[in-house]
Parts: sequence; C-alpha cells; structure tokens
Amino acid sequence: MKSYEVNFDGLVGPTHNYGGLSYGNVASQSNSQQGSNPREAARQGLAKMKALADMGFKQGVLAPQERPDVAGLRQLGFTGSDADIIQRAAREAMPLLVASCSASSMWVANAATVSPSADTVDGRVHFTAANLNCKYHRSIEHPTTSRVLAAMFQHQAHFAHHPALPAVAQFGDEGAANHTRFCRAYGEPGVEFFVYGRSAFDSRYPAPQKYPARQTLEASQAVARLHGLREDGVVYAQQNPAVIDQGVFHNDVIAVGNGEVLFHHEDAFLDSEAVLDQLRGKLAGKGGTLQAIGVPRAAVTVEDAVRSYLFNSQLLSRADGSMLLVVPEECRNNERVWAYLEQLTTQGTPVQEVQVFDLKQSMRNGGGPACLRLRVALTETELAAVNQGVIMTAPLYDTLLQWVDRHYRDRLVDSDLADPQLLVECRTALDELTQILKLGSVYPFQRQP
Ligand code: SUG
Repeated sequence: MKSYEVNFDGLVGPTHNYGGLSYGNVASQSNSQQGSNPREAARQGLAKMKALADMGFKQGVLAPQERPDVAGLRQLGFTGSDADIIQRAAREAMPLLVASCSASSMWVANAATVSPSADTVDGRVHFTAANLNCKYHRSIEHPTTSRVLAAMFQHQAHFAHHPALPAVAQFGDEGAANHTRFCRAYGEPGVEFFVYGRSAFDSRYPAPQKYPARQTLEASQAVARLHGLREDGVVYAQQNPAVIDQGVFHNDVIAVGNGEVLFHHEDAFLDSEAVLDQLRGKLAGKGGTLQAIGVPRAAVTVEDAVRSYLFNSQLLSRADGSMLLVVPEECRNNERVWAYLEQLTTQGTPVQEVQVFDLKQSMRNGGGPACLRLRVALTETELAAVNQGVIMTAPLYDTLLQWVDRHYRDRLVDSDLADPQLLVECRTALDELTQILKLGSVYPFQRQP
C-alpha cells in the first residue's frame, strides 16, 4: 500500500513573544525581552507549509494553545476573575506570567513521539505526548496537545494515544526532537532512533556540566515500550554532553534523518562509530542501507551549527528518490555553512537541492524548520482516516492567513502580556480556529461548565 510522510506544522499562537525562558537554548537566552511580531511569525510558518504543500509534500497543521494559561495560574494560587489573575500575576510574579503566555507549542517536534504502524506490534500508529518537563512553560503543553492530537487522529482502529510520561525530570521527554526513523520506504518496518542526553537512574553515564540534558534514556525506553516497538527496530544513542553544553538542547539541533539518510555533525553523538554501526546493522536487518552524511567540525563548528541551525533542517523525500533540504535563512548568512551547503548538493548524496526559508520570528527563540513540524508516516488508509480539516490545501491556507490577519497583533512586548484583553483575543481566535480545523472543543476555556 502507498505510504507517506506527512509533516504537521505548528501554527504560531497569538501570544508569540521572547520570554528568555529556555536556559541552555542560546537564541532564547540572547533575544530575551525583545519585541516580537506574532502576525509575522504565523505568516512565516504558514508560508513554509504552503510552499511544501505546493511542491507536492503532504502537509498538515497543528493548532496552537490557549495563552495565557490562566488555569495553570489558578493552580499556582491566583484567584478571582481571569482578568484579576493576569493583573495580579503581572504585579507579583511577572516571570510566571511570561511563562504562562509562551506560544512555545508552535515547536511541535516536541509535541509527541510518533511510531508508524509498520513498526508497532499492534499495527497502529502510536503517539506519546511529551511531558516537556524541563521547563515550566513547556510542561503545561501536553494536556491540550493530547486533546488536539486525539481530535486529529481519532480512529482507534488506526491510532493509539498515550498520555505524557510521569512529570518528573527522571522521565524528561522532549518528543520527536530526539527521535528519528530510518526506513527503506515509509510503509515498511524501520529503525527508530532514540537520542537521550543522560541517564536518570545510572550514574555511569556522563552528563553535561553546564546546561540541562532534557531527555533521559529511561524516558526514551518507556516510549519504545508503550509503542510496542520490537528490539530489532530500535537504537538508543547518547548525545555528546559537550555539545549540549554548547547549546544543543535537542538532538535535532545537530542531526536529522530521513529514509536511509542520517545528516549529522561529527560531534553529535557520544560514541559516533558505535552508534553508526548499530544503525547500519539494524537497518540492514530491515532491508535498508544507511547513508550517513557526517559534517566534519573542520567545515562547520558546533557553534556554527547552533547559530545557523543547519541540522534543524527538513530532509524531504521527493518522488524521484532524491531529497530536498529545507534550511532557515540563518544558514545562508553563515559563510562556512553556506559554503558547505553549496558543495553538498554536488557530492552524489541523495540531497540534491537546498531551499531557504525565512523563519526569523521562530528562530529567535531557537525554533527552526524541523522544530516547527511533527512527522507522521501514514499509509494511504491511515491518511484517509485523519481529520481532513487539518490537511493543508490552498483554500485552508487562504482561510488561515485571513484568520491570522484578523486576530493577531503585529507587535508584542512584555508589558502587553499584562493586558487581559490579550486573553480575550486569543480565545476568540482559537474558538474560530477549532471550527476552521474541525477540532471540536479542545481548549480549557471551551470545556468550562
Ligand atoms: O524548548 N524555545 C523552545 C525551542 C524548541 C525548539 N524545538 C526543537 N529543537 N525541536 C525550547 O527551548 C523559548 C521560549 C522563550 O524564551 O520565549 C523556547 O521555549
């Protein structure tokens, strides 16, 4: 049966701002408190979705979340009306209000880990929402994420949904940002590659010294168990702790894989040779041949990789078997990275073309093309079972663009977050969006009695 990789991109929410919330994420730290432009951010994301859909790639959209998260602020002891809560939080606990306003759910590579039906024992597509428990502003995403995913992938015969892992750092799980799948064809059994930053229960594993390792080995193992993956189809690898300390807070900042190709930096993994050997062996067991494109540090340093987001690119398979690499504009602005990319397409690897996208609004918070998408490999039957309201089409693009222009502000600074009107605007926009995308009532404000 025909099968596809469908990219579901996170639609940027109306409260997109630069809160400086992610210690260990260089861009988030260095752009803290700058003014943002939510309308431009959403338009940039939509432009990428539209361009890929126009090129014939299957494209979907994942809805943003209700922010500020007043329900979360209530849980933290703020009382009164929604407006009272926002104003009191602004007076007494501004950092908490900023965190409660983050539009971070746009980076849907962190929404969940997804295993296609060809890999799972029960033959269903499995989703585990990521607990994102390293940062408060991200840890509040998963309940709504779960409802949105369930509304998109409804049919139980095809789709299995698991709630987020226990909300403790020992099971820190950042979803698909640390997960890649290799296969000969999307519909055939493949090898799922889980990359973790540390072990929570075994002190023999090294750990970074400066920045947090957000993903644990134990979380990755739990996800593989929940999804019913077979041992011959799973490889675990530890991220090099030294690169985490240089700002590689997710593995997708230093490596990306698709089909039989792994595009990675020389310093990405702790024991690169052993990791590549395992991948090669297990993929061979599935009839595939690993093609690793290792980028030497002499050509691109880890710092260049972090600044340019070279590896936070989308590696997309085209009908003729070649691949397209979608990179952010920051790659063209970096001389060494651009020189590397210019010669990459002439090296006889499957990567035959590079396309550049302007995603600056998201990039300033450390979110590149790959962060903005969640990949779901689906058979034709499964794709037909997806809620069709979320599949990108020319009319849906037009509708969403008009929706953004109607509801989004073009400038947001810290003090605007204290304005209770922002919550009203966000709810009005999302209420309309759930109708556009045919999601039903997925937001807390829609579910209040
Ligand atoms: O979790 N930034 C996100 C970026 C996530 C990128 N995703 C992947 N690499 N897949 C994070 O650090 C910054 C928000 C702020 O500072 O306002 C933030 O949450």
